[in-house]
Formats: sequence, structure tokens, C-alpha cells
Amino acid sequence: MTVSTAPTIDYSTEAYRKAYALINGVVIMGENHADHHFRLLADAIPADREELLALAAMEARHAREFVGCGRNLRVQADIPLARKLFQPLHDSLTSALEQGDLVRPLVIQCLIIECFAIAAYHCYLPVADPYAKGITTWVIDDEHLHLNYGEQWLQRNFSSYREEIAEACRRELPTTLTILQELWSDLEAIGIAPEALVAEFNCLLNDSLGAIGFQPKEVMAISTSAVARALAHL
Ligand code: PL3
Ligand code: FE2
Ligand code: FE2
Repeated sequence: MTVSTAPTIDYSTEAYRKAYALINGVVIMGENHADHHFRLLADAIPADREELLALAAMEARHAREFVGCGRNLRVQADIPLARKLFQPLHDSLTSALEQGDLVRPLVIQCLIIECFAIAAYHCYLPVADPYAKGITTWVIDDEHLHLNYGEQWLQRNFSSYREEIAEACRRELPTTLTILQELWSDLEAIGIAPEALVAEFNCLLNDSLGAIGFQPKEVMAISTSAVARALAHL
């Protein structure tokens, strides 16, 4: 007897394609924003310009590839709603950069958005259609490079910016978890357990905050409590 754990999903149903339209829109918008954000960071951090431009180019490719995933399923991505969901994070990042602040933009893009992307793409892998699975697999590797860039910058500058990093997390985490809340039922409809995504996001972010230099008690206070509060409001 063969026991298969692979989920059986019919990618052609109206219900699947309807849910995928918003999820695909969010992913495409997230990747397009990431491209833009890394180019802004390249202007703001001249010493790392080439590296940041290379990260931006990866994001532009991710966006193109995920557009292809939607096309493959004959789904029209819901870009207007996705744009609305990302606006608060995007506005916060650009206004901080305009004020000469590097910490908040790095926390938003490299820690929060990249941890969100890695967690989401991991949870998506086992339920993805074969075309999207191939793409998502190598995209995850790229996202780790983006997270590592931010981790290393924040680690190097930890002693000067400890409080700013914590404050940026406290302020921006609820906004990010609102995006997740909006996607909750569509995630379920494409086979992803949103609770598993939140748990993985929390783990990744906790690991990052620890690597940057925070003590376990501080990590709990910054990240886990924000995630728990957001979940309590779902
Ligand atoms: C940074 O490189 C990209 C930021 C993208 C954010 C992704 C959010 C994902 C939400 C849930 C997606 C499930 C996966 C579906 C993949 C088509
Ligand atoms: Fe990406
Ligand atoms: Fe990324």
C-alpha cells in the first residue's frame, strides 16, 4: 500500500482561482515594493550600492516569475487591493528614508517583509501547483540573502540603534499582521494554514532579532507579544 501525504488540490476550481487572485496580487506587489525599496536603500547606503542593486534585481525577477504563476493558472491578480494592503508599510519606509533614517527601512524591508515572505513561501511549497513550486523553491533562497543583508547591517550597528530597532518592530509588526488578517480566508482556500504561517513568521523574526543582538527576554517583548496581540484581534 502506498501512503501519500501530498494534498490533492484542484487548481482549476473557481474557489481556488478566486483566492489565488488576491494572494498572487499581494505577492506581486510585495516583490515590486521590495525591488523599489532595495533601490532606495542603494541610494541611501552608497557603500553597499552594488550589493543592494543586485538584491533589487532579484526582487524584480521574483515579481516577473510570480506574474507567470498567475498566468499559468489563468488568474487575474488583484493588484488594487494588494496595493492598498502594502501602502502603510511602504509609506512608513519611504517617509523614514526621507528623514535620513536607515533603521526603520531596514527593519521593514529586510526583517519584517522578508521574514513574512520566507514564512509564506515555505507554507505555500507543499500546496503549490508544480509550475509555482519550482519557482518558489529558488525564490526562498534569494529571500534568505535579503534577510541576511539586513541582519548583518543591524548587527553591526546594534549598539547605536538598539532602541530604534525595537521601536520600529513594535510599530510596524501590527501593520504587517493586518495584511495577514485580510488574507486569512484566501490562504485557507489555497491550502495554507494561516496559523502555521504566523508561527513560522514569529520563529524567523525571533531568530533574526536574536542574531542582531537582542536577549531572549527582549525578543519575547518585541516580537512574540506583538504577534500574540495581533492574533488575539483576529
Ligand atoms: C520580498 O522579497 C517579497 C515580499 C512578498 C510578501 C509575500 C506575502 C505573502 C502572503 C501569502 C502568500 C502565500 C504564498 C503564495 C505564493 C503565490
Ligand atoms: Fe522577493
Ligand atoms: Fe526579498
